[in-house]
Amino acid sequence: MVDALRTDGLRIFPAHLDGARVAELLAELRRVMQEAPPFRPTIPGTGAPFSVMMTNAGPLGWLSDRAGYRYEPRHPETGRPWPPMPATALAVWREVAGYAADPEACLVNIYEAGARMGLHQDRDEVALEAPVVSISLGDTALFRIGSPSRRGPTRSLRLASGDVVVLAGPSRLAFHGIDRILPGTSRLLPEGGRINLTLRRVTRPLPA
Ligand code: MD3
Ligand code: FE
Repeated sequence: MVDALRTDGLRIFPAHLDGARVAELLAELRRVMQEAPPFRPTIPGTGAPFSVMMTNAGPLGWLSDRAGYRYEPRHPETGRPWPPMPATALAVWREVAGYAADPEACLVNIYEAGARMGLHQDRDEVALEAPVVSISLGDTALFRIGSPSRRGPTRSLRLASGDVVVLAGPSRLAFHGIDRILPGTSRLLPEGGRINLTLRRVTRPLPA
């Protein structure tokens, strides 16, 4: 494992997952996507579609529709509970999060060529003191991250397949987004594109 590069609580673990673990995680995700088909969220109020498709695993899943952003225990279309969190994703959290409790949500973002995610903050979690852990699979993304102020300066990082990022401390409330996906940069997904997992603690763990 390469030493994490760190600034302001942002820790990057380049190629934290080797080829075998990437393949194992992808197989686990294929099962998640069969049980919980990817859906296209819509922007609260306007109802405009996201360019990213989503699904979730774990006890809680994040979704967005006309009514707003929130965590729910069930898939919005099937009404079934989200499938269990992939074992490899849970193992990664335990390796890098530095947080005593396990995550409750694994949000799966699916980017086809041309999909992007505008600058935003993640603050729908009650446990804002818990880090967020991101795992990238497939084509490389141009990731942009700034500060907790929308107007602050931003910088760009490339996230490649197998990279893991931990967002803790001040970076936890930083504005961030995906500017674009670089097509043809990975052969992992036959269909091309990128899958990103974000692992999140949503509720405050009970004191030990
Ligand atoms: C910085 N996902 O799901 S992962 C998201 O690649 C999201 O799909 C992007 O932003 C993606 O909300 C970026 C890296 C990431 C995840 C969560 C963060 C960066 C973050 C939370 C706070 C600050
Ligand atoms: Fe985010």
